[in-house]
Amino acid sequence: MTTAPRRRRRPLSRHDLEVITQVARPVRPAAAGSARPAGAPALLSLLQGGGLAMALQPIVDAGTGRPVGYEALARFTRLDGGPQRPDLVLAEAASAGVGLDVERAALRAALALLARLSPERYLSVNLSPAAVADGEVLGQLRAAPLERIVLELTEHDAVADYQQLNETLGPLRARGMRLAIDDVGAGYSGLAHMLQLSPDILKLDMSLTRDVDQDPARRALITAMTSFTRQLDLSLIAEGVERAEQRQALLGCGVELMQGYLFSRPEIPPPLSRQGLPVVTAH
Ligand code: G
Ligand code: MN
Repeated sequence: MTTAPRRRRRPLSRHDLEVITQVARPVRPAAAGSARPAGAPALLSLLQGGGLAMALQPIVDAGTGRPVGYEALARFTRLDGGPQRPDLVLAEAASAGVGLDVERAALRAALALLARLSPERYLSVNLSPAAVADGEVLGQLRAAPLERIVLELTEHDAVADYQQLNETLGPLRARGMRLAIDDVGAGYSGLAHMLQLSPDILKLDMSLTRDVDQDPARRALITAMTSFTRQLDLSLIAEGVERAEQRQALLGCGVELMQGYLFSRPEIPPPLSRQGLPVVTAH
């Protein structure tokens, strides 16, 4: 198992200190229709000032061990001692009224990684249902080679209007973009959600795949999902595969595609030099 390369930290500038001071102030949730709260610009400039990096984690054909694609996952470097966990930073950004800005920045950084993958591999990007309705996000997607893109619709918000979402996604899917439902089995990713969106890929949440080797009920459920996805010609990906026993049990349930620490942790690709070669970072 490999670990993500450590990022070299640059010394703090006066600007950094200003940003940190502002972000350190508590961020209050934005009231509906109100302007962004004071912490929002600080959070944004922190992210734009190098605090956001995208890591890649392979999605592997567990039979052959070969990656079929990579999921881009946002990683945040906070200089203010605030939470680093991506879900917490995203929640904080959302309550500060800048969630969309962070999603736009993360998508831009994710799409820039496409050039780093070999052409037969796809790139899977995460977007909330709200971000999918955003003009800038749509512009970014339209400009991308969509036959190599999987859009993972995250579960954190409920979908307000399925018809509208499907109308937005239709032209992108017609150009080859595939739609994945993320975190199936958790949050809002319920059965009705799945039926409304007719996705190409289902990603089983790690709450279902954890301890699958020790739990006949989880195996029965996952075997049923395998049958469901085969009948509909969908792909099924098991997330959170950390142990060989889990992989074995999932293979026994008919799951072929897997993602998790057993295969690789998410890793931030090293930056490229001007010659286009990876720069070796200090460890
Ligand atoms: O919501 P989504 O499924 O996109 O989030 C995936 C998250 O799970 C990422 O933050 C990623 O770092 C993390 N992750 C990836 N593989 C594993 C794993 O095998 N075990 C655990 N616990 N977390 C994982
Ligand atoms: Mn995801």
